Amino acid sequence: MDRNDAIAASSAEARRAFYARIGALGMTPLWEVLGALVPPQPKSPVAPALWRYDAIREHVMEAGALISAEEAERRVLILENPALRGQSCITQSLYAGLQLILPGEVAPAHRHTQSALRLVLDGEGAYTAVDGERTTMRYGDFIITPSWTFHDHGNDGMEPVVWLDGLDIPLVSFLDAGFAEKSAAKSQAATRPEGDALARYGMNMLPLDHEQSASEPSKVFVYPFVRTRESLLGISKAAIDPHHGFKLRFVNPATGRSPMPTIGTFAQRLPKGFETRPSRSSDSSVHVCLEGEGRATIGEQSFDFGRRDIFVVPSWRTFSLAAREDSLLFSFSDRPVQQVLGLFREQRLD
Ligand code: 1HN
Repeated sequence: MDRNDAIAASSAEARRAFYARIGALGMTPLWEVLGALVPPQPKSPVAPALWRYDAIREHVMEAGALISAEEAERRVLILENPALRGQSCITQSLYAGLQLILPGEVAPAHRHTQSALRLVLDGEGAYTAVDGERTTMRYGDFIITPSWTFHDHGNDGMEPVVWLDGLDIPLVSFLDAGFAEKSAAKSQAATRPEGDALARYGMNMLPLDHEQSASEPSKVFVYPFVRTRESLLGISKAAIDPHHGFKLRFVNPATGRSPMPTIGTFAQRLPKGFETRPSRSSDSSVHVCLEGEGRATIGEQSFDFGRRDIFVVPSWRTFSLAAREDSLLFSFSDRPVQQVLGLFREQRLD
């Protein structure tokens, strides 16, 4: 050991001893963790991943034989990010799962401060009731249950129905702001006819005295796939965005903000043969293919996707899409949270 090594060794030893002494007092040195605490750019622990619906469907159905919707309260298989196993989340801020409801079943009414979205993926004949109004669930429909609204589901049809749930569970848990309660009634009594909210709030008109603050969720609680499709096809005659194809965001029509304050939702169309240029953004996002097929390139990895497949893109990872067929994708992320906090960044590359 030369003199410099000896000095380094003794100072390393001195530091360790110091850390132990201050550790006993509930303190720790910033300089050992500063780089990790304040990285030059996001280093998300989230792994890119894809769930192929054809491969997981049979397991979702198998859950139907193991437990009833009522016993489970919600019969869901959680989609866990492969790098965050055991944490019940698909990104650091968002939860995703596949929910199954069989003919004749009811998922009882409850409410919680976590906000939820549903994206209907398989089967027909189920309904969701939100705050006293039912909506029939059809393929590709995007439905919200905002924070603290009572919601229950049921299946009056003949087929198993599966949808994707997206919730802000990890975000609410981080803030220790979770509250929940069950309703006395298993199913909510209808206080409005089906379609009332969409007619009242979702047709470019509003009730005379309706005013909302920016953080209030949308009164429109179903965004029917037929309408989303029509919008995406309608804008397809105009110029295409080289990074995103034909992409729109869902809004609360009364405010222009996201349907719920914590989750941003998007739909995009990529014509057959179109390849987006790469981009990256600070919101980790979950994507669902509703029509078509193609390939997602996320960082160094590529994933082939088809109808009903679900994939996750980590924050600040280079991301591009290539459509082998005319494709429609739905996606969601915590973007509105980052935007109100002044944190959101997007970089269009190439
Ligand atoms: C929930 O209420 C639903 O209402 C689905 O369908 C998934 C995951 C965790 C907590 C509450 C639903 C959920 C959930």
